[in-house]
Parts: sequence; structure tokens; C-alpha cells
Amino acid sequence: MESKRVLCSSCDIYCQVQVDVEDGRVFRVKALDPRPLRSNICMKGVHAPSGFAHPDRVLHPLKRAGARGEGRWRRVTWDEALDEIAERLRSVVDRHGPESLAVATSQWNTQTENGAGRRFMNLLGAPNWISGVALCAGNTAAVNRMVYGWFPYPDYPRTRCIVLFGHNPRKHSWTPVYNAIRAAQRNGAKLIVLDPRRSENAELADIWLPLRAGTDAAMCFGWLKVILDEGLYDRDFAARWTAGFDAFRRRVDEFPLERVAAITGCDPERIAAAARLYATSTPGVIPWTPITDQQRNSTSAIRLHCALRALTGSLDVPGGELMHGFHPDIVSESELELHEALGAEQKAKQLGADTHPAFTYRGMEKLGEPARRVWGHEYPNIVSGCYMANPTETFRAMATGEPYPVKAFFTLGNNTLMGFANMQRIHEGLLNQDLVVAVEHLRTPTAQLADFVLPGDAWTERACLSDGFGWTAIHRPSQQALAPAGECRPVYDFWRGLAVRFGFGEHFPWETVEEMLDHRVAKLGMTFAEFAERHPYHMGEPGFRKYERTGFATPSGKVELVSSVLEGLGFDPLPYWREEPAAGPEYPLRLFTGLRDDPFFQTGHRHIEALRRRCPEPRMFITAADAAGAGIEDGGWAEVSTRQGGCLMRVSVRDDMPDGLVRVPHGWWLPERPEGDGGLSGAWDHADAQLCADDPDFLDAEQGIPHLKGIPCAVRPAAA
Ligand SMILES: Nc1nc2c(c(=O)[nH]1)N[C@H]1C(S)=C(S)[C@@H](COP(=O)(O)OP(=O)(O)OC[C@H]3O[C@@H](n4cnc5c(=O)[nH]c(N)nc54)[C@H](O)[C@@H]3O)O[C@H]1N2
Ligand SMILES: Nc1nc2c(c(=O)[nH]1)N[C@H]1C(S)=C(S)[C@@H](COP(=O)(O)OP(=O)(O)OC[C@H]3O[C@@H](n4cnc5c(=O)[nH]c(N)nc54)[C@H](O)[C@@H]3O)O[C@H]1N2
Ligand code: SF4
Ligand SMILES: [Mo]
Repeated sequence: MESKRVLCSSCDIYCQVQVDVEDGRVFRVKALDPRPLRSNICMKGVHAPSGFAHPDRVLHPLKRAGARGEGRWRRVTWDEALDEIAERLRSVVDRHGPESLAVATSQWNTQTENGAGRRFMNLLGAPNWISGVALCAGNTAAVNRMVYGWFPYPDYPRTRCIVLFGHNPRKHSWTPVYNAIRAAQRNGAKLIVLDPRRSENAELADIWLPLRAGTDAAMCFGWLKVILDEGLYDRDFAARWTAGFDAFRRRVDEFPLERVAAITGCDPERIAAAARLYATSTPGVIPWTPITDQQRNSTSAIRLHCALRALTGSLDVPGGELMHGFHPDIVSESELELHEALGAEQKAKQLGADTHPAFTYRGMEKLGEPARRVWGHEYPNIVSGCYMANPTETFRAMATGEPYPVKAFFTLGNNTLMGFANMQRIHEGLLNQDLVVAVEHLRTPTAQLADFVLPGDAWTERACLSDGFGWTAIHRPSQQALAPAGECRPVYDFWRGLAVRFGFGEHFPWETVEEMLDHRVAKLGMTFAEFAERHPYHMGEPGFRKYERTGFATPSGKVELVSSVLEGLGFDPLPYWREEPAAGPEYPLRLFTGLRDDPFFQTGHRHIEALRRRCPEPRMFITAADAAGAGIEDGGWAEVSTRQGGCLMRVSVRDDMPDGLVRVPHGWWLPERPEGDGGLSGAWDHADAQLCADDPDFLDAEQGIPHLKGIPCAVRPAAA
């Protein structure tokens, strides 16, 4: 039996696990032991191999045989598929320009890109790249850069206080973060949890604030009011290192605690107590949370988190929020992506640049020179989130041809149809394409609408290098344990195959992922295989308080409490509060989507029997009083509906929920149901994306990402 050290990517936290191989098959996946790293594993990692060996896995390139979505496929070779895809893409680009290609992916699930997708797109002149990271960490990274030039990472082992804005890691949900929080608590760190629901972390917290969904930005104003009024901030840092402190303070003064209490529904004394605990247990951390990524006040909420970190003196100090920058000796994906190759004219065409520019090339433009000055590179694409097109605008262009036609769509490791808001529009957009390609493990509802489904390899079947999504300077290698099943291939091969066919071969001198990985670590004087053997974990030595030498990577060189970038883009340069979206009497409740189910990652894993058994159906959570009011019963079926659409959920009456709020799980489809347009394997019955709207009322203004926390809804009984 042979053992390999492998990064699990059944979710996006990449635990380092041990894969034992016998007779060319995975014998088991287990927690890595002994250290250097704490061992982490959850049930999804343990059961992943049965998913990779599942009969539904796509093992060969497939070409659509019938009408789009009819569910008839013909097996073709990789060369046939790539030849035809290149030819059809060429024809779309000739007719409509390179901006008529849109690509959706998720760096999380593919690992082996090594920047190749953006590299190909940039050489082609194609700016329209979207991703799940627009709703998860990528957008936060971009907004953090506007405030202080990097996206900092919490120093859990040394911190004295952890503040979770909704974020709720558990034993089977981001296990390493769960373990890090528990270890910090054992070391004496305080825990403050803000969650409308009595979550697992709320139960373990020193203070729990049950705020109303979607009101995080208002809550932050309340904390800042207490911290500034009571002088609990780092005056020296504020004076020397912030821009716009006085104007910021005047904005904070608009939020006396009574106002914040009225908006958030929390007791003013408890709000003040939480703010004091955070500001006096320094350095503290406010770890990134998806909750503030997914609200219509997202940009302001994220900026207010940044302000709290800065004003409590927690930036780039041990136990606080660390700014890693790039690894000095390993080639980053940001570099490999070659953003400098895309011309200004094409950058300006990126969808969303004029309406919701925050994370587009236009939004990031003024940060290029400061980034070069401080971090040595003009395009730090942290969490891949800094140069994205706006998803809503992209789907509109796909469906309507406005503001210009998008006619070719590639999706790689992203179940696009179900992974954003307004699924109805995304569906329309997919049907309106001349070419749709999915690189996938399964014929997901999205892949069911494709012209080509190409088989992607799995994390047991490839070598890769994780750089913490360009967020950290920590690098962790993954060893290949098995040969890819069937004709499955790394996504790098897909992009290189196209690049060669488009005449960009000279920019892709690395014929295989292995050659690419050798290139990335060459400066260390070893091959990737040697690196992987010797370094389970490799980090540059970023140091602390680096800003004292370099300034912050913003136009002013300071922490921009008043944002010169947002002002230049025509937005309020200060954070602000926008009231919740209005609800008519027909929508008496509010819903949030999320609260992940332990056995699945996002829209995946429902085909794995051992996992599905633990959660066979989509469950909505609701209080007994609201269930009675809606005439529904625990264990029955209900229809949840919003202005946008409706879907069916099993009712679960819970006492951890507050009255008035309903939880809808993300990403449900039923792989066992018939494929094809019509039901799309249960997606039209159960997917949350059809409940989420993306009209201006429901979009954050600066970024244009949808509001998923606190959507007005109604619930009524439904037949099984
Ligand atoms: N409506 C709505 N939208 C959301 C969210 C929500 O709660 N509601 N949540 C948001 C969040 S937090 C996130 S992180 C994103 C997640 O977005 P993604 O990370 O893109 O997740 P999925 O949409 O489930 O798509 C992942 C797909 O990758 C495939 N896959 C898995 N591993 C591999 C691989 O190794 N190679 C290849 N080629 N394919 C692979 C899986 O079969 C699956 O279909 O979605 C966001 N979108
Ligand atoms: N098993 C499993 N683990 C996962 C994932 C998975 O799919 N499956 N996905 C991973 C990914 S990509 C992500 S992004 C994370 C997401 O996981 P978390 O960051 O934990 O986010 P959620 O599970 O969506 O919701 C967490 C909490 O937010 C609360 N909440 C809802 N609305 C609000 C609000 O408006 N404000 C506040 N303050 N709280 C609110 C909910 O009550 C819930 O307890 O999980 C990761 N871990
Ligand atoms: S938490 Fe689970 S699914 Fe995520 S990387 Fe770790 S073992 Fe894999
Ligand atoms: Mo996420």
C-alpha cells in the first residue's frame, strides 16, 4: 500500500489528508498524521472516492446529439471536442468580438488552472470572467484592497478575540477553521457571534447578538459608535495611518445605539458590551464571512469590518489580521494570469464596468500602481476576486444581447445555473448561446444544457499547488495518488489545448500541469515532486507592520476610511446604510439562503449515497409559530415563494430559528431524477437560485452582487 499527502478539495478549505492506495484504487482517505499541520478531515473527504467512482461520473468527452437540453449525447475524443470548440469559438469571436465569450468557474473546485484560464482569455482579449467567488470571499478581497491594499488573514493561534458575523464553521463545515476557533478559545480568546439563529458557535460564544438578517452593516456602525465615543480605539494609528478619520466619525455619529437597536432588533446594552469586549481584547480578528458578501449593503458592511480592524490596531500585528503579500520565490497565479496582456479597450468592455464596477478592472484600476509599489505586482488577484465581470450583467448579455451579445459560455467546476441569483434569467441565457462547454464530474443541471461536457479530473488524481487562493503566502502541495479515471483531465489541459489551437502556444510552453508546477517552484531549486515531498507547508516570512516601511497599497498610502477609489467611481466615499428591501403584505416572512448542510458542498455530493442518507431532502427551517401561521407541519412539504419565484422544501420546525425568519438550503437538485430541460433533475423544484432576485432593489450598488440574507417571502403548504 502506498500513501500520498493530498489536498482534499471536496470543499474549498483544502485539508491536507492522507490517501492510501492499493492496486490502483483508493483504499481509504484519512486524517494526516503526524503533524506539522493539525490534522483535519470531515465526512465529505472520507466519502469523496465513492463519488469519484460513481457510475454517473462523466468519464469521456460528450457532444450533444439532440436539441439543447434533450439529454442525448455522443462520445467524442478530446481532440475532436477541442478542434470543434476552437472552431466554433473562433466563429463567435469573429462575429461579435472576444468580449462575446463568458467564462464561469470556481477556483475552488478545479485547482489545476494555474492561471491558465485568465491567461488564455487575456491573450484572446476576453474580459468576461465570472465565478462563485463574486459571492464568496473574492468580492470581499477586492473591497478590502480599496481600504488598505490587501485582504488580511486572521492569526487564530495568537488572537485574543474572534468575532463571527454569521460565519459558523462546524466539525463538518470547514473543519480546519472550526478547530482553529476552538483552539483559540482554549487559549483564552473571547468569542462574539452575530447570528439571527442560535447557531453552534452562538452556543459557545461569550456574547451572542441575535441580529435581524441583512443588518450587519448597521450593527458595525453601532460598534464603531461605542468604540469611538468611549475612546477605545488606537488613537496613534488613527492619526498616522488613516485617511478621512473626521468625516468617517461624523458618519458614525449618525448611528446612535437606539437607531442601531431599532434596525438590528438587538438590545442596545448588549451591542455596547460586545463592542467593548472586541475593542478591549486586542488584537482581535473578524474573520472573513460569506454573510456580508451576500447582502445589498455588502460593500459598506465589508468596509466597516475593515475600519474595525484598523481602528482597534489589529492590522498586520501578531494575533491580528495578517497581510501576507506574495511568496518571494514561488510564481503566483496572479502573475500567470497575464492581466497586463489585456488591452485597455477590452478591459473597459468588461460587463458591469459602468453599472457595478467595484470588483471589475475599472474598479481596481487606481489600485494598480500602489499594489506594484507595495506588493511588487500590479494585479494581485486575491481569491480571484479582483478583476471579475458582474454576474448579473453577464447573464443579461447572454439572454438579451444587451449591452452587447455574449454567445459562447464555458463553465468549469461551477454549477452556474444554480449558483447565482435569478436562475430564470441564467436559464434563458444558456439557451441563447451558440456554444456552451462544461468541464465537470457530473451532468449537472448546467451541464445538461451544454454542447460539450468534458470530463474533469478529481483531487485524488492530480498534482497541485495551493497558495491559499492568493490570499496567503502559505503554499501547500498536493501529490497525485491515482491516474485520472477514464479520459478525465486537468482543466489546465483544456485551456492549453485551446490556446495552442488559437496560436498562443508560445505563451503556454508548459505542456503539462507537472511542467507548469516545476516552473512555479523553480526558484527554490527543486522540482515540484521534490517540493511536495519535502514541504507539506511552505511560507514566505512576511513579517509584521510592513506598512511602516511601505505604506498601505492604496492611492493615499493610508487606510482609506473615506475611499478615494469609490469616490472616483461616483459612489458615496463613506460606508452607509440602506434600508432593507421592501416587502408587501403578501410576503410576511424573510428568508436567507445558506447554512450549509454538513454532508454536501454547495450544489454537489447529492449523488453520494453515504452522504445523502444523512440529509435526503432539502429542508427549510422555521419556528413553530410561523409554521402554524402558514398552516404547515413539521415533516410536511411547503412551497417557499418570493417576488422572483418559488420552490419546494421539506419543513423542519426548529427552536434555534427566530420568528419571522426562514432558512432555505443552497443548491438542491436530485441527480437520480431524469435529466434534460424540463425538470433539470429536480433543479426547478428545489434550487434556491430561483428565489433570489437580481433587480436593483436586491443588488449591492457598488458590486452588483445579490441580496441573499433577508429576502421577503411567503410559505404555504404543498403536496408531497
Ligand atoms: N443562490 C445562491 N448562490 C450561491 C450561494 C448561495 O448560497 N445561494 N453560495 C455562494 C457560495 S458561498 C459559493 S462558495 C459559490 C460556490 O460555487 P462553486 O464552488 O462553483 O460550487 P457549485 O456551483 O456547487 O459548482 C461546483 C461544481 O464543480 C464540480 N466539481 C467538483 N470538483 C471538481 C473538479 O475537481 N474538477 C471539475 N472540473 N469539476 C469539479 C461539481 O460537480 C460541481 O458541479 O456559490 C455561491 N452561489
Ligand atoms: N458541509 C459544508 N461546509 C461548508 C460548505 C458546504 O457547502 N458544506 N461551504 C463552504 C463555503 S464555500 C462557505 S462560504 C461556508 C459558508 O458557511 P458559513 O460561513 O458558516 O455560512 P452559512 O452556513 O451560510 O450561514 C452561517 C450562519 O449565518 C447565519 N445568518 C443568516 N443570515 C445572516 C445575516 O444576515 N447576518 C448574520 N450575521 N448571520 C446570518 C445563519 O443563521 C447561519 O447560522 O461554508 C463552507 N463550509
Ligand atoms: S472540510 Fe471536509 S470536504 Fe473540506 S477540505 Fe476538509 S475534508 Fe475535504
Ligand atoms: Mo462560499
